[in-house]
Amino acid sequence: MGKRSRFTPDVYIQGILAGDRILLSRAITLVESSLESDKLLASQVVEGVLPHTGNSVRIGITGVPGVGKSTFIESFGALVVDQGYHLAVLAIDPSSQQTKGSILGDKTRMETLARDNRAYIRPSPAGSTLGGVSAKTREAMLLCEAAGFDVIIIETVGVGQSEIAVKGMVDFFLLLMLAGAGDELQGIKKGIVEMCDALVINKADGERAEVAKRAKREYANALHLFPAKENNWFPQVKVCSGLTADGLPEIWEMIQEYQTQVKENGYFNSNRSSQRVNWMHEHIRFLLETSFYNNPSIQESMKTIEEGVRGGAFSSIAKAKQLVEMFYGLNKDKF
Ligand SMILES: Nc1nc2c(ncn2[C@@H]2O[C@H](COP(=O)(O)OP(=O)(O)OP(=O)(O)O)[C@@H](O)[C@H]2O)c(=O)[nH]1
Ligand SMILES: [Mg+2]
Repeated sequence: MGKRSRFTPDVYIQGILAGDRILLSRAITLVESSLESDKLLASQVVEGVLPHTGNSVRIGITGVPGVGKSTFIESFGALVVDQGYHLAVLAIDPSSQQTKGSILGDKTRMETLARDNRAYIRPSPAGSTLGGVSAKTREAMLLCEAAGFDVIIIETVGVGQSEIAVKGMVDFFLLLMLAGAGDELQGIKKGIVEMCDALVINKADGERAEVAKRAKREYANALHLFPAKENNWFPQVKVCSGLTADGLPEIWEMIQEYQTQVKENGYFNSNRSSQRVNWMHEHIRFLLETSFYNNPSIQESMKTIEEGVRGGAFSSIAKAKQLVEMFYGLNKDKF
């Protein structure tokens, strides 16, 4: 990739705004690049399109591996584009360093959608740090919005931290679940309910349809015990089948209803505003952390200090302070 030619920021910006997918893809590649020169260019492109972003509904979809996320998105996506929307799907999997396989898998599973010119599918590569991954996904999302996509789906595998990162960048967060996984009620942990705007029991087809309906009632009863959230929305429980597309129109209606409600009560804007501020703080932490750990002198000292801490000879806290002070000393001229 290193030798590939780069354009001026304006070429990317104009191309994206005109809906040029090749330039959009190349701009996302820039955003994902770790080359310093690309980072500068990427930030100029993102800043350039910023006034044209935000006009979409941002949906996060999570669930354990195999719950049917990709199949769901394929069918749900078809429904959404048939209604005239332009859909972008960003799939992230920060839990795995070698996502090549799963990216290919997802591409095949979303084959129909991938061929549809009203949809755009882009796997987000796994990075070594979550902070880096979420920054890249957020910027990719903004670029997609500038290119005219008005429904954005961000898919992630349900593993703690990445869910929280995705929750922080979407308007609506949907958890796909399976019935009969033996976790009907214990699955309703406070944290999950607080995070999700909808619990959707998937694969409610064939023999599983009845079990799914029963699970829905149990979940719905359990959810009754939770108060409404600050946005005045009660998390909904739905059943569907990504395979047959049963129940998908209701889910899309629910998301649109949610949009209307939170736009009316002001939560939509206040949530996006606080998300923007949080992104900044998150990125400050990410930048500080990476520049600290990538500093050659710090890396050198770290080896001996870690040994001492491991053996119990040094105090963890005192050494942390010493290393950070050393880092500040090394960067005195830069700050
Ligand atoms: N019966 C039934 N099977 C489904 C449904 N959705 C997906 N499957 C099957 O479940 C398996 C996993 O589906 P995926 O869509 O790849 O699941 P995923 O959550 O994207 O999986 P990962 O990307 O690996 O996390 C596949 O064999 C699908 O055919 C459904 O609605 N009903
Ligand atoms: Mg998948």
